[in-house]
Amino acid sequence: MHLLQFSTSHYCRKARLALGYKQLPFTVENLTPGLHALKLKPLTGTTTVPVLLPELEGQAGAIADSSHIFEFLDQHQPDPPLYPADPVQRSQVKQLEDWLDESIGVATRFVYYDYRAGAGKSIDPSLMSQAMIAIVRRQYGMNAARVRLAGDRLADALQYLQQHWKDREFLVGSQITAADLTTAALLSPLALLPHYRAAHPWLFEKIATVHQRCGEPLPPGLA
Ligand SMILES: N[C@@H](CCC(=O)N[C@@H](CS)C(=O)NCC(=O)O)C(=O)O
Repeated sequence: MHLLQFSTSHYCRKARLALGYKQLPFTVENLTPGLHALKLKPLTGTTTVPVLLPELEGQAGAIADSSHIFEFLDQHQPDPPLYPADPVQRSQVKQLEDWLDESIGVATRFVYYDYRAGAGKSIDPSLMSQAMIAIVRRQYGMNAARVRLAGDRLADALQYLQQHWKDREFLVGSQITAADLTTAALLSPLALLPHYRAAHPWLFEKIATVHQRCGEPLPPGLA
């Protein structure tokens, strides 16, 4: 299997965690932001990474969107499952994944890039890096008000996770699911932000544990 990705994307990290959890061998190809659409549009009709090319006989050519990739992986290799067989647990996992993908992953992106352009500029002050961050901020329409809203949304999410994950091994049921992998991937950029590290040390321990379970190198800030 072959994964088209941005090396820094937390949604691509999510896909790598699932491939690693299932111990499926894969190769990655890092696309250049800006030029990526030229390659992706003809393959998937959209421009987002991750995109999985299963490169298997009789399988769809290209799968876009991390949750579609998860569904494909569960069909391709059911064990260990990403989604529980129990219908109630399954729908809990699906709802959590959708909330994390559509709301929390986006909020993380806003807060993270705001930090990298401001207080965290010293992480990489190079012109190249700061230009890339400026392009991302413009692309997603980031401004002070939207960053504040994203921070509030993250605070609510962290409260939920504190109640449902901090003192439990798994978010749903008795084994790792797509919900744990998605949370670990989509909140991982916060590991570089001192405020989150200091306020939620348990979260970063859990993120590290999930990465270790999946054989995925730890994200920046935890490595
Ligand atoms: N819902 C998508 C979101 C993926 C996403 O937002 N990817 C970003 C990188 S983190 C991207 O490809 N942005 C480039 C673009 O939109 O053209 C998924 O789960 O795969």
